[in-house]
Amino acid sequence: MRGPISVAATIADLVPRRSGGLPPGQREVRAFPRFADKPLRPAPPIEPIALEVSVEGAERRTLTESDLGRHDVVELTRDFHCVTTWSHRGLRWRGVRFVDVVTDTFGAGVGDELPPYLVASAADGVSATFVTVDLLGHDVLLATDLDGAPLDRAHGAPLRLVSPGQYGYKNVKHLVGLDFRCRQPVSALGGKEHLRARVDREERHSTLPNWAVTIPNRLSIGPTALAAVRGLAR
Ligand SMILES: Nc1nc2c(c(=O)[nH]1)N[C@H]1C(S)=C(S)[C@@H](COP(=O)(O)O)O[C@H]1N2
Ligand SMILES: [Mo]
Repeated sequence: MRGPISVAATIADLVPRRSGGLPPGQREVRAFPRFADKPLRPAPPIEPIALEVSVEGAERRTLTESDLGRHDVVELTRDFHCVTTWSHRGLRWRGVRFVDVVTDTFGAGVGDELPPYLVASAADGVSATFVTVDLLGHDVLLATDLDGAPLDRAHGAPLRLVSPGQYGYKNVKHLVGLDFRCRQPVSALGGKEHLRARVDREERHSTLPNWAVTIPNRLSIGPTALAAVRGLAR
């Protein structure tokens, strides 16, 4: 009986509930599900950290765990907000600050010299586009640990971009590339990806109004989370 009971418990923990203090349009889930735009896509095997940082494909440098280890370690507890409207409270991340790493890599002062756009890419082929300034805040991390343990395959091993002020799809798991660009990059997600995706401004979609995306998004949460468990087993 344990199997069915635990599945039922998992489903109950995935039911989004209204809860005070969440950003606009968000509902709380007790579980922290594995989630994805394409949930059946397998999570990549765990590899050592190798983060290729470049400017428009040139000035390439590959950073390893020891390169990241030269920076101050930061612990940060933040709520996590998926654009499909589920939020999970109180994730405890550990890592180094994005701004420290890029400043050190390029010797650039914060905000100047760095190109204005960025593509962050993952070992599973996923990528997200950014305005560089959105990642320069002190709460944006290159995280290696979650809730006191190294990141697992479900949640982004070995390295994850954590940008708590932006929706989940900007929090790229299995991070392998940071490529700075002078012109706005084309999004691999198409119109679904808002360039900034700031949670407090409810920037969910690049063109559609929020009322048009919220209902389909809500309906997708359960099936996506259940499919993502299967994607993990592949
Ligand atoms: N590499 C990678 N990163 C990703 C995704 C993905 O499919 N692959 N999905 C994004 C989406 S839509 C969300 S909501 C979060 C989910 O993070 P979690 O699986 O740790 O809950 O990861 C984001 N980062
Ligand atoms: Mo998401």
